[in-house]
Amino acid sequence: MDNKLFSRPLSLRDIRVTDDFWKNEMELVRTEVIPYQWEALNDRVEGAAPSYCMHNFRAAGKLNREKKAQGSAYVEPKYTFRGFEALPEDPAHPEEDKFYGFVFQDSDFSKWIEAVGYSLTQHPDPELEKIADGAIDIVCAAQQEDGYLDTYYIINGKDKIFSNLKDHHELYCFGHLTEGAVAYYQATGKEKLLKAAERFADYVADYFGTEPGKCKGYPGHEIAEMALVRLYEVTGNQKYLELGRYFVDERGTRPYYFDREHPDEVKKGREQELRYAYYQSHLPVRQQDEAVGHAVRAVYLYSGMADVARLYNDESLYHACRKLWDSIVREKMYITGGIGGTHIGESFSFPYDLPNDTAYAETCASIGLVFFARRMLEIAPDARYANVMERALYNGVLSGMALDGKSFFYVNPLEVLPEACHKDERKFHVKPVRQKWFGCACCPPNLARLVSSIGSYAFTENENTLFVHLYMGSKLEKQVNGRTVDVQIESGFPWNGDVQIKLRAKDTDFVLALRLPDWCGSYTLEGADGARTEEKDGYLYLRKEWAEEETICLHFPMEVRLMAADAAVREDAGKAAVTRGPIVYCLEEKDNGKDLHQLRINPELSAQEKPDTVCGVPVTAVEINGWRQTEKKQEKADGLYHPYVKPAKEAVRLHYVPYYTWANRGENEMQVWTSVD
Ligand code: FUB
Ligand code: ZN
Repeated sequence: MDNKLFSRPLSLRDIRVTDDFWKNEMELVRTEVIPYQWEALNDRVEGAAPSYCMHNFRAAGKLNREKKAQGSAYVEPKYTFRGFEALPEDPAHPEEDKFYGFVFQDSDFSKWIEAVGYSLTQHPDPELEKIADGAIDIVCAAQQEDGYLDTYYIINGKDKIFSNLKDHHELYCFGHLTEGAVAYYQATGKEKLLKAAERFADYVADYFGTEPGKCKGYPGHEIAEMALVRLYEVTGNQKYLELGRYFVDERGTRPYYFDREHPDEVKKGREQELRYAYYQSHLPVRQQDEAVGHAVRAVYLYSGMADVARLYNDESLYHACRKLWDSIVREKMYITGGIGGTHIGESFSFPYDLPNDTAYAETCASIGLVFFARRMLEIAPDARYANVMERALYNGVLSGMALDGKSFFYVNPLEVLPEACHKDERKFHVKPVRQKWFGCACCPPNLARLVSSIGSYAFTENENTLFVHLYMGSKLEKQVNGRTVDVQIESGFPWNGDVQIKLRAKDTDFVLALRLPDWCGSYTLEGADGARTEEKDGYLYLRKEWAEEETICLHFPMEVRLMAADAAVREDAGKAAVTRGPIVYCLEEKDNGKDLHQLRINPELSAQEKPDTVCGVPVTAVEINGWRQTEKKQEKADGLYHPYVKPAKEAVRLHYVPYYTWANRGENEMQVWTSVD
């Protein structure tokens, strides 16, 4: 670990994203997703699963006021614990004082406010800010005198707080609240939510730790680890960083904390270990070398581990991060950057088990992989992290949102037969069209917060280097030795590989580090005359005393490529996927007719790129040569089975659209991997 290589994301305040592609996505989040989600959080979207998120905050606030009115005497909770879910009999008329929905419903607000914060940095909007301030008032009114803030327990009885860390998500809600608070503070300078998060963090820090009398627990669903690091970075309060490190270090140590919490559930031997693998708490984190368990939890933990490793210069922790990274990308990641091969436990499956039609590949999991990648880049600028980050962003993440920003996928399969989604119980988790909202609505607001902060994934910096990890039209500023360097980038990504970088960095000795994407074997560079150049770990370093104004032109050829999976991936044997630049493509029934399983790729591709639109959104489609089996259902007299003959086929052109745009034109078959003949 070489701390001279460490870098940090640029502040969103110093970046203006101007990119045709990402600006459009950000505008969707700003104009559609954020207002829509506010309605959803308030249960005002007809036909959508109610959230009860703001209802719960209001109910907790009311209880708080009543308690204060009674001179802070203990108010008997009105309801006993009902477990995870408790929906009202009449969804339109919830009881005023009750908690509804999942135990982690509070986090929907937190992700929403985080997205609002990022969005405001790019697009000031006094109306939205007013709504957000109002929402913050409602949330803060629920906070207890002692700083505690989780509506499930405030409403149902504080005597039970932190009694079920394994499943009850208080520390998850705390983590999200903290991330949201930091983002909103950084965007607006308003401290109210940040102070609330700090007070909650102080409460948590007093409660947990290794000191005598403190609880030795840790989150069942990780995120608090990285959230505490952010809180430390914005407040400078070391206590928060130490708490983040404590959660990382304590995880998986023996005796298992969750055994102490749930002695009745203790199992023996292997069974026990497997049970805790779901929570990544089967082993101390430094001994973990395979990504296992719930995929979102896993990548959130690994992100926190990377943060702590960087801030403490902790080599052994960084080593574990690298092993876990390799386990994901070498054995457990879909070509789309989706992760989580099984819906059972929303988890990673065993190595190379990557089924296409029963995939889970939760949108949040790909988002978490992006978080992990960016944090690994902050430690070491190695393009293998940025390449995966790019893969996940343009494919497994964006597929989670409809092109109009109005509906969402939770699960992102690579092959869909709608009939199977409706009739086969093993595939009930796979939806053939995006949903308006979810009872468990983790993914849509997660998408909103990532997309609206995309600039902070594209670039990181250290004292004298600007790292460009993602090519994205943008204007940004970097300080080098007291001078301001202006950088202006234009990019044709993801549809063409032309990038132009204009620098105003007169007489400044600074380094521009440009990622060389893994999908092209060559590139051309014009400009940067006289620069000392070096290629290292997938980055091109350009160092010189820059002139008043310089322009650099890069070209990364985007060829249509046929990709195969490792021979160990049984599901993809004999098949290929089509990619071009960072985009993974898929076949849809709308363009290629029914029975996609009867299509074959002709390896003599004759590939043609076609400017196209999907629902009015411009994309580059791809056409290649293929075959269609011409034999029809029940054509053979002997029924379901018959002696083998090579199937008759006809030549067809296969029309591919970007995977992230699938299912925007109604319910239809979709397929990423196709047999090659
Ligand atoms: O448990 C909270 C969130 O809900 C998880 O991150 C998602 O996987 C979903 O289970
Ligand atoms: Zn999710």
